Amino acid sequence: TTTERTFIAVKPDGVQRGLVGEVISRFERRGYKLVGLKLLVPSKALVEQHYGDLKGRPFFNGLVDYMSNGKAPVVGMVWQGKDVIRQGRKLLGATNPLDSEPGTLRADYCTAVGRNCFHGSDSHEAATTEISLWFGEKAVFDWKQALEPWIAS
Ligand code: YYY
Ligand code: MG
Repeated sequence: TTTERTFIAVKPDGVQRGLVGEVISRFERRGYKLVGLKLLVPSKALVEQHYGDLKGRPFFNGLVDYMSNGKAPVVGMVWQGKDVIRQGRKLLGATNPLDSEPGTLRADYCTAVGRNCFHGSDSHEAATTEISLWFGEKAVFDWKQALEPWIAS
């Protein structure tokens, strides 16, 4: 439905690379609605929770450090619209940029899995958990997109 929401983030490497506007543009031009936006240096605890399912993997500590060390902030977004969770993952491309299809963000800008610049929720359950972890329901702004009936119904 058009009320589906997903959590999309530009990670510190993506912020350093100047890709915040590019991500916003691609979701906007697809017709999705921006309902949450913030710039922050996440705490180690927040990142550990966010990537909780990857705890114990060899890259976990490095991943948590690069997300939370403050050398650059993270931009967190909540996007809303039809099938936005799955379509958001498609716009980002495969986790390993070398496997990402041309035209996706990761294929267009990245070559390393550990510097793949972007995050997107991978399921309804993850989207709900991640939106409340990074935003809380209050920080998500519900507004009426005038073009909505022209984009989806
Ligand atoms: O959801 P997604 O970001 O596409 O991949 P995940 O499997 O959830 O891994 C999260 C994050 O961890 C990934 O974006 C980069 C990093 N990572 C890594 O550095 N090396 C790996 N072999 C796998 C994942
Ligand atoms: Mg993931």
